[in-house]
Amino acid sequence: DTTPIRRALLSVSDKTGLKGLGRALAEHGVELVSTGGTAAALRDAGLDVRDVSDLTGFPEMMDGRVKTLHPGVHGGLLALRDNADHQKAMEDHGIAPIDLLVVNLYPFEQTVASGADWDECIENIDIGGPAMIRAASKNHDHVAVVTDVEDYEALLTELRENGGTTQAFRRRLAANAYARTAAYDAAISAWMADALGDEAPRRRAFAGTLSAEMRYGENPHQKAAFYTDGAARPGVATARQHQGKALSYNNVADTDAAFELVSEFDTPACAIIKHANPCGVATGETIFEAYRAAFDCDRTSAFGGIIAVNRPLDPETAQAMTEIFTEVVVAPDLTPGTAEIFAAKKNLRLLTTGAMADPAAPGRLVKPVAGGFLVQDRDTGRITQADLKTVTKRAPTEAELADLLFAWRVAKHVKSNAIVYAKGGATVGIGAGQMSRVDSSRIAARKAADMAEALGLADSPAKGAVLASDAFFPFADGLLTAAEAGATAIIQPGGSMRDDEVIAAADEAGLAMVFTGMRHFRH
Ligand code: 93A
Repeated sequence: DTTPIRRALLSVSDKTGLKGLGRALAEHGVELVSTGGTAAALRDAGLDVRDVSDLTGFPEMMDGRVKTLHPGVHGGLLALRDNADHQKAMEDHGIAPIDLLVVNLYPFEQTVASGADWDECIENIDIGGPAMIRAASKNHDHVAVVTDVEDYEALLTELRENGGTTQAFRRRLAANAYARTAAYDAAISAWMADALGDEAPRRRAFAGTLSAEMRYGENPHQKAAFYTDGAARPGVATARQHQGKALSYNNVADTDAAFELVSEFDTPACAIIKHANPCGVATGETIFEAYRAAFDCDRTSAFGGIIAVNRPLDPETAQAMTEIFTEVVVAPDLTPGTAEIFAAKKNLRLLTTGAMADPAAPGRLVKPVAGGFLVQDRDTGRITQADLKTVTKRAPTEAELADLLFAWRVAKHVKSNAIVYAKGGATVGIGAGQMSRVDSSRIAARKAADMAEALGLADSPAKGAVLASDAFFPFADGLLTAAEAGATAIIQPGGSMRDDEVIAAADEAGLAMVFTGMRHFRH
């Protein structure tokens, strides 16, 4: 069921590939019709083009707001070619059939991203383009509609091989075209809701653009793909991959977790992630120092991990990283000679993001549930020394304070219930994802003991360490585990009914404890 193309209407804001497409269509004997700027570009390539005003009998008017909104265009797109009434209407009103529509829309998303003001964003809402796309897509039995520059080549291949477009091809184009107009309107409505400060509009639309199809999802029997939402945030979606196989579904999720975590720190920092949780995080004078300390926290779990750093990666650190099997390394940049070191490890995926992410940048997190999805702001909560309230008789020392703030920042990126032991700007035991806080406390203390054994230390590094808890201790037991393990200071939100009991237990054990007044659940 091949449909020839006799007349094409081209109206594109992004003129990439336009001249080549126009030339190829002209060679196939297709009559070209275009709106102002598109027609000018095609004429510039020496092509014959009819102005759309020829079809409408109206000039483009109102600053271009009305160019194609006319039965002369929409009749030509919507008329059923095999319907006598429709044919007669075309004849009666002098409407010419349009067999191919090539449209890409006013760059609304880019205009918003550029920080443009309200009026400029409004002016970049395309009306005629989506109207034509939706019309042509509805009539895909007769009309082909191309909305992506990436599809020009496939269209020309169809023409070359079949002398027209096949129905299967037109259907695929139509489905893609409706996804484009849906994404476009989603972007407009999200921008407006944001601009108006409406956190919970009655309806909310989300849409993405395919970035990569994956071999599988979280498990091999699940299909998966990666979509980008157009927000140009430095991170896994916009990173450049230097080597290694394509990122898997789990790689993307863990790389994101690793990169977001190190973005929290101003000093050189390194995080190693396994199954969405850090198994080692450290800061240091250098990235090399930070990596070694992060690795030492849990050498066993670090195997096959995902490593992020927040400074350009150097050859010495790269060399150390390649000593064990690592899935992904992500850094803002590489210093000269670093890429060459990784090249020896062909399977390692190496990514650079060009910049660090801003941990304070607003954003939305979406979580699917059966029958719907939950939406919340990114957790941009950030505690500084000034926010802390000392609740014990003893106040933390300067060194404890620094570690408390470090541990707290790490705990924000650990799945709840999160318990993090830290010493000297490095984690020494992490308890993650347990259903009871006391279990997380026990696990974190045991991990610290494991670390002592792995490194041949005389004492558990939990001794003299500080502890962060992502939410309050409901009972004293979790805190007592910490005291037993040798921790000297605690940071936690506070706010439990039994805070008094917990504070008394801390005083009893000689611990210093500070409350943040903010919790960091992460599920
Ligand atoms: O302002 S509009 O919504 N009014 C229209 O009638 C209309 N028709 C096509 N914008 C309209 N377009 C858009 O113009 C197309 O979607 C395309 O993005 C752009 C191409 O304009 P030009 O050919 O002048 O560069």
